[in-house]
Amino acid sequence: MTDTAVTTAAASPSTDAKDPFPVKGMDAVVFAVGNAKQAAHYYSTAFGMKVVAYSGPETGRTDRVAYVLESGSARFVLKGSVRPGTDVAKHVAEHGDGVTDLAIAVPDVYAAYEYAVAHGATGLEKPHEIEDENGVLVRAAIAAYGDTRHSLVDRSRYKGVYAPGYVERAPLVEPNARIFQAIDHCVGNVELGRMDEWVEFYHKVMGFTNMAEFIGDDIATDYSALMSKVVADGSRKVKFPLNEPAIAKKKSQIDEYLEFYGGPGVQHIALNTGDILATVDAMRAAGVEFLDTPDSYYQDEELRDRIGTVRVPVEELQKRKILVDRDEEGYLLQIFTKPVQDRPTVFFELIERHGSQGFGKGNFKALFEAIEREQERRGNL
Ligand code: TYF
Ligand code: FE
Repeated sequence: MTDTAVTTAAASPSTDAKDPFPVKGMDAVVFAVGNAKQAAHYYSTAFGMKVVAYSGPETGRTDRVAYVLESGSARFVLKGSVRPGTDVAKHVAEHGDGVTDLAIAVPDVYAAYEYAVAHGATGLEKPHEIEDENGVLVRAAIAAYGDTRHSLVDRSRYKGVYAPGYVERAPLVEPNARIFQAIDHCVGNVELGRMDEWVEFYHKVMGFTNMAEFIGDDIATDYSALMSKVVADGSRKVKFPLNEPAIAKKKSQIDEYLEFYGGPGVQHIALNTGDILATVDAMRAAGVEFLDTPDSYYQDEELRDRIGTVRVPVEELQKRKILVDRDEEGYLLQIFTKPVQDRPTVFFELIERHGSQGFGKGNFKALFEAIEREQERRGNL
């Protein structure tokens, strides 16, 4: 890298006495992919994201390229290797296209890193400051499940487009209307029997607490073939559900993921939209495939009673295979893509929330049946 100074400064004091690990939200989801140039095109055209920054050989970074894309507050960084043997190339060779980093924005990287490591996290990058003419960016990183990491990022003193070493870059295609606004939650798959260890990790290392929604033994053996718990920071801005496979009648979708990904990793990223109908229509028109939902789902009297009135006629949801769930706090609309790369691994969820802070518990049965139909088509059930 050129004109980029890396320095390590002394720890500064923590800002919040109540929350042991204050976070501001997700900073970015970082992907390692086989061809970042083409992936940037896909997320631009099919997900309506805008390329805003770039780093690569032209900017003095000779081993890899990185495209930074944004949609509202959501930021994706797509990394591709330009030569053999790089970390990006190795990640892709092992896992296929996948997520390397769920980067978290924190007010104080020094305090966050110190707290995390003191509570059992493996440090991967000590806090350091990266500087250019646009200011100072502070970063650190700790290990998470599998080959996934959590970078801890403070960009409050940085005015540049992403980070030192990156240049502003015009969108690849004429930008479409924004079709999603934020990252709602990021889900990890871990090995059989390891879920509670990882839940404990987020409790200890980040002071996260459990959210009410979970998939326990009962649901697992009946139809889901997985168990799941959700951890979140105190302000509920960062939400990380964790899945593990369960022994059930059929081969778990989590086992399929672990086999094809080559270990634990990020399973799905949920994206908030204010108009899921328009988002699904735009993405479908651009060639994104979604899981199917049988018509019987919408004809079910119990469902109609349970969901009551939502902002659109049920027929509009049915046309698009959008799922709906309601709890004490409100309702949500959601839909899931099929895997977005060659391996049956990472997929996306679109979610439109109206009060409900849940994850679609009422849809688990229909959702897992739809996933299993896909698994069967792949010969992996
Ligand atoms: O994030 C969630 O909990 C929901 C439901 O393999 C879900 O989106 C849970 C597990 C899974 C797929 C979806
Ligand atoms: Fe989800």
